[in-house]
Amino acid sequence: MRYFSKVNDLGDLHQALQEALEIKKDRFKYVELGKNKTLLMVFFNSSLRTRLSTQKAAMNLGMNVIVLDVNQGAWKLETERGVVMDGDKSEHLLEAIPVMGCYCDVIGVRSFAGLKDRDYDYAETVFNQFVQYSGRPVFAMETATVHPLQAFADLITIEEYKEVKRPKVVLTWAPHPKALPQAVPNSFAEWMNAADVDFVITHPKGYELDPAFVGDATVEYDQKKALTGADFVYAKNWSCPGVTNLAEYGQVLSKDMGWTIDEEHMSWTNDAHFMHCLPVRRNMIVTDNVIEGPRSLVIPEAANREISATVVLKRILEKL
Ligand code: AN0
Ligand code: CP
Repeated sequence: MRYFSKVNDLGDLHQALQEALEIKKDRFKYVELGKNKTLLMVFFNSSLRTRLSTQKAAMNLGMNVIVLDVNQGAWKLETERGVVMDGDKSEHLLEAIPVMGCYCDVIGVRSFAGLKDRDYDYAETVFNQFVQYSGRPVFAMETATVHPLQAFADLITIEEYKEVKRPKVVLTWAPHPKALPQAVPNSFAEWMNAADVDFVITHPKGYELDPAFVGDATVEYDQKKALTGADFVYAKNWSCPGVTNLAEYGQVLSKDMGWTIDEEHMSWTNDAHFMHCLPVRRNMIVTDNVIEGPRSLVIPEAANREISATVVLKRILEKL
């Protein structure tokens, strides 16, 4: 594997899940694979889990790791071509990327959506520049529209905790004070569609996700109906994807606290497990009682980020 941003990049998903379980049993099994290989993690945005779990994954594989926080200590980077650089940006990404490629063997990129220009974000302009100009394998650590390491960890978690063969998994929008990207729900939807689950998406009108990610999933605007009988409740906020009204792209259309996942919402489910990728705003997205409750999987999900990243890096190293 040379690039990782989509579920299809893994090929056979069942096999990838088996590999994840194998690595979970012995996470140092492939410690020789990354000897004298260097991972560069480039962060344009903040991170706790991705930073730690991906670095740990690289260490499991015997790699060296360099972390670059672009906005803390590096030169400010211009990302658009054709700009007269007379502002505060000292360097262009088009030089910075090949330079970064000189010092490493693999690059991970975190670059969130700007949420201003839908075409720019959905063209994955920054990630694709790394693919085009770094000369290195590149993987997404949450880009403008996808967060595949998260979705892979979420699927591993569902496989581990499911109590029926084909569980009902519900992705529900929940309120948040600030505009957030669609990357997490996009990838979650893409991966659930590829998995053997009964997948339902619920959100207020106007929050329709991009059809490329929704696929054949059921969309139910009545949150109570959607949650009824759920085995897994995956809560997440996202801003307007601009599908039904482009002018609203990236906006907060609703802060309706009736969508917050509390014990009453969970009572409609089939004693569902609660999931969220974290970081989460308590008592906006989910109440204290639900996230602290016995059915909450937020910590096992985060733990599985190490496993998903180890599988992905292993596959990249095998093809170097
Ligand atoms: C980010 C998001 O919603 O995409 C990162 C989640 C992993 N969340 C925030 O910025 C709070
Ligand atoms: N879930 C996740 O990607 O968290 P971070 O933003 O802390 O990396």
